[in-house]
Amino acid sequence: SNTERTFIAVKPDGVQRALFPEVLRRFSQKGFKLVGIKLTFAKEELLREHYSDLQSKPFFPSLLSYMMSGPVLATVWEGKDVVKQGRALLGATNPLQSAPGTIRGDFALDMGRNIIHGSDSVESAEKEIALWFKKDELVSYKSEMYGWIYE
Ligand code: YYY
Ligand code: MG
Repeated sequence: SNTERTFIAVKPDGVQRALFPEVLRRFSQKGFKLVGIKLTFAKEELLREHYSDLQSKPFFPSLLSYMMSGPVLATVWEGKDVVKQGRALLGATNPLQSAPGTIRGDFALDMGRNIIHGSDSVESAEKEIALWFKKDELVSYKSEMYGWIYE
């Protein structure tokens, strides 16, 4: 449906390298609707929950310190197949394996500096949106471009 939602976060390196306008541009121009956005420092407790499936990995401590090294631009996007399409816009987790044309493929080299997060399933998107945003921080509005995006 056109109301599927995903959580996309520009990580601290993406914010510091001023790549966030490029991320907003790519998701907007694809046809997705921005329904939530905030610049925030992620708390350790939130990150432990956000990355709970990775807590036993050797890279987990460095992942947490990376994610707390500066502000994160947290966003929520809505649209058709947005979870899967969003992952495609991001590219592979390892930037060396991300195709050119993807965000990681165009702007990153190291896995631990891959500039952007995207939910990997509809279920994790729901969990992540609830974790990062309060209900009243998400905005409902009619997108005037929808008539030109959807047939
Ligand atoms: O969803 P995605 O971000 O593409 O990858 P995950 O497997 O969920 O891992 C989250 C995050 O952890 C990844 O973006 C970089 C980091 N990471 C790492 O530093 N080294 C790995 N071998 C795997 C993941
Ligand atoms: Mg993931």
